[in-house]
Amino acid sequence: MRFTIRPAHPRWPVLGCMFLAGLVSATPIAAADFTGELVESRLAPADGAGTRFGRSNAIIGSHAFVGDDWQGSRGAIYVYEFDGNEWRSLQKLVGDLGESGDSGDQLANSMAVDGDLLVAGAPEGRAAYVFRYDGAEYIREAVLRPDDPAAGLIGTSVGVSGNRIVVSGLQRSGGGVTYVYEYAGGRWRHAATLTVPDASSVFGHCAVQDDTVVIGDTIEDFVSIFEKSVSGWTEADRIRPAGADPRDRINFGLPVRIDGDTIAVGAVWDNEAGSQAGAAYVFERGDDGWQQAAKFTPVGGGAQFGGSLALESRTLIAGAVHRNTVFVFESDGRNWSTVAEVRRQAQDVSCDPCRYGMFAGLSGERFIVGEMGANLAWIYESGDGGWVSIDVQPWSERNLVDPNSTRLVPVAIHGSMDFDALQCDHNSIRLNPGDARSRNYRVMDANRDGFMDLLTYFRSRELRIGCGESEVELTGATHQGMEFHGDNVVTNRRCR
Ligand SMILES: [Ca+2]
Ligand SMILES: [Ca+2]
Repeated sequence: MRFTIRPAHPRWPVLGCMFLAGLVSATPIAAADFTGELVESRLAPADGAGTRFGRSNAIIGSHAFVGDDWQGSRGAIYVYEFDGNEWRSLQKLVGDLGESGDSGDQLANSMAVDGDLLVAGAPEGRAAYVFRYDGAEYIREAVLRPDDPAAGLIGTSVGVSGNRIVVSGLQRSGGGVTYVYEYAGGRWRHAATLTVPDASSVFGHCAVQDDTVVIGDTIEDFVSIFEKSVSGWTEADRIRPAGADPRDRINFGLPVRIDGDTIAVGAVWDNEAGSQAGAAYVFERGDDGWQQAAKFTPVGGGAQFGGSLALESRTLIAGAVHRNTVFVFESDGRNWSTVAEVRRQAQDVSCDPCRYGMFAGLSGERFIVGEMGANLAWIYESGDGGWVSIDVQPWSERNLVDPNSTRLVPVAIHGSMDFDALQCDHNSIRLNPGDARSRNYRVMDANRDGFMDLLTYFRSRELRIGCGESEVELTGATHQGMEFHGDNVVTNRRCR
C-alpha cells in the first residue's frame, strides 16, 4: 500500500553552521526535492520470516534492499523492485552456514550499493558478499574474505564505488583496518589494506567514492581520508569535529558517507544539544581541503541522532533512532538547511523499541528507512510531481458525507494542462482514510474549465472519517505508471 504523508515541519535549526566562502562547487546536480508531500511505501519480508528485518538497507533506482542479519544465523537480503506502481518482492539472497554447520555468516549486517553491485558485510563469516545484477536478478559474484589472522569481525561496514569495494576489519587487538578490493580481469582482488599508526581497534567504519576512501575511528573521534595516487594509497587528510568538547568521546565516525565533495559523519554521543543528543557533521572540500560546513543536532538529550546517514547530491538523510524520526537536509551549494522531519507512521504495529530510522539509504528522489523493531522498512519519495486537484461532491461546496449511508460519494479528479485525467488507471484509485477503492467512474468536465475530468465514486461506509472537518486524500496512478494524489476536506454529517 502506498499513501501520502505530510512531513512535520522541522522544529530545530542548524546549529554551528559555518558559511563556506570560496567553496569549489562540483557540477550542479538537481537535488531531490523532499520539501513537500512524501509518498510512503511499506516493505515487509515477503515470507514473513523477519527476525531483524531492517538491520541494514540500501536503495538504487527502482531496486531496494533490506537486510535481516539474524535470520537463521545465516542472514538474508530481501530485494524489491518498483514496477511503476508498487514495490514488489524480486528475490531473497541468503548467507552461508559456517564450516561447523551450526552457525551462519550473518549476511547483511551492513550493506552498500553502486551501479549494478550490491555488497553486504557478513561479520560472523568474516567476509563481505558481492552480488551483481544481471538484468533480471542479483547473482552472487564473490565472497571477499581477508586472509588476516589478527582480524576479529570483518564487514560491519562496507562501501562500493565503481569497481572498488571497501570492507572494515575490526581487530581483536591493535588497530583496525579497511581492506580495499578492486575488480579487474573478471575477478575481485585484494588491492590494499588501509590503516594509520594511531588507529584504535574500531578504526574501519568506511565509505568509498572513486579514489577516495573515508574511514572513521569512533574511539579516537576522527575520520581519515585516504587518496589513491600513482604511489599508492596514503592518508591525505583527517577531519575532527568542531563544536564538540574534545574531552568527550562522541562516537564520531559511525557512520561515514561520501558523495562528490561532501562527507557526512555521524556522532550519536555528541553532547552539544543534550546528553547523547547526537549530531550529524557535514564537511565540504574547498580550496583549503576538507572543512566543516554544517553540524546538525536535535534539541534534547538521548535522541542518538546521526547513527544512520544517507548522502547523495547535496541531500542528507539522518535518523534519530531514539525519537523514531528521520530528518532530511539539503544544501543549495552554499548553505545546508533542514527541509523535512519524517516520523514513524505504523500505528497498527506495536514495537518497543521500534528502531525506526536506525538505517537509511538514498537514491535520487527516493529514500529508505528501516524499522528493525517492527520488521519493517519504508520507502519515501517526493509526491509533489504527481499533485492533482480533486473535488469531493463537485457540485457542492459543503462536502457533507454520511458514513452510515449506502450512497456513493463522487470525487472529481480534475484534468489540466499538465494532467490528462483520461490516463488515470481507475483500478488504482484509492481514497483515504479508509483506503476506499473507487467503485465506478465516468468522464466529464465537472468544473467546466474545458479539460475533461474523471468522476470517481466511493462507498461512504468505506471512508473512515471522524467528526468535524476531515482531510481526505486520493491516490492513484496513470496507465503509464505515474502516481498522483490530491486532497480535499469533508464534513461528517452525522456529527452536526
Ligand atoms: Ca466539493
Ligand atoms: Ca475540468
